[in-house]
Amino acid sequence: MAAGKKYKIACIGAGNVGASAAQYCAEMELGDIVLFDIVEGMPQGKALDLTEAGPIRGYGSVLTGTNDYADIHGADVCIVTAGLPRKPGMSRLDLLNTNGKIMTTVAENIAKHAPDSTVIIVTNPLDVMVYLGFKKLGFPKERVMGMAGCLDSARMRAFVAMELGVSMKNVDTMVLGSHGDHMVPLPHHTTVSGIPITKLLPQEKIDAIVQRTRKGGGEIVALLKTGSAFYAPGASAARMAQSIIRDEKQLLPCSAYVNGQYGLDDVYIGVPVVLGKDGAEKIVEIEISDEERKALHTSAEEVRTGISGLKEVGIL
Ligand code: TXD
Repeated sequence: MAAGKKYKIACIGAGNVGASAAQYCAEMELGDIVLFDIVEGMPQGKALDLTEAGPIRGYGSVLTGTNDYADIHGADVCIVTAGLPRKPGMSRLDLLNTNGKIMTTVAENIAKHAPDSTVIIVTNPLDVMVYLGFKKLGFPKERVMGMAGCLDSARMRAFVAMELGVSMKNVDTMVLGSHGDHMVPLPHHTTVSGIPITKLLPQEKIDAIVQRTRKGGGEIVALLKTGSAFYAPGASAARMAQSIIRDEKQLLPCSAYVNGQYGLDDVYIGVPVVLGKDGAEKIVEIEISDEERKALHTSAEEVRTGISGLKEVGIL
């Protein structure tokens, strides 16, 4: 991506998460934003509404809504949220079939209209959809990634801050693995202004935070009754887009294609990634305990089950 150019972000799916990501991208003035959805009028209405917030919020991003894939032409970053959200009692894997078909269409259209873009996939079941998107897009692995760990780690940061009564800004953490009940939060890599939380909280409190992080999505689903979380997911996707567009080299947990790292091969899974202009530029391997490594592998198995499911139904 050339310096000084005007960037373009395409939000494919203009539902709750897509619109929220668009809002955060506009607030950060990352570039011009196109909202795409199959529902007629809805992306146009949201784009206009967000445009009208611009004079108050002080951003100048040009926002447009469309039902025509041709309008994503030349996008630098595509944020894909098209699909069905998880409903109460519905597992992420239940979504596999429907969202798999949607992802296939989306990937074909991104490949056609925005062949040089970097793609951030948000649609659930996350790591499986990213793998599918990667296969259908035919892009280099660095330009296809998934948003989940960024959200999961933000949740854990919030929970630690709430428990300790400290600023969320001081809390840092890393969450690995698949986006689901088998994610692998890393309490040993969780700090408050450099102090490990193991020195600040008793083990049972840490265990409770880890559990709450794992169930973080479900907690919101149960409260909302319809639909799932969207502010924090939208903010997380925008944060990834920011690091790519501004070449910030932020080290964030993202779903990335592993080929050998952490002893895993040919799967998308949440790992620490350096995000810059070339996308997922580097996967960072950190030391984790045997137990965490085992959990990471269990998590990868869950993703592989989803990938097999896609093969069974003939989508992959
Ligand atoms: O951490 C994460 N990765 C997640 C994932 C966090 C939150 C939400 N997560 C998943 O993102 C969720 O389970 C869903 O699979 C997606 C989107 O969630 P959202 O809450 O935004 O769902 P909405 O509001 O229903 O929006 C989905 C939009 C909706 O406007 C549909 O009309 C549109 O997707 N849609 C399509 N757009 C384009 N093309 C096709 N084929 C299509 N089908 C539906």
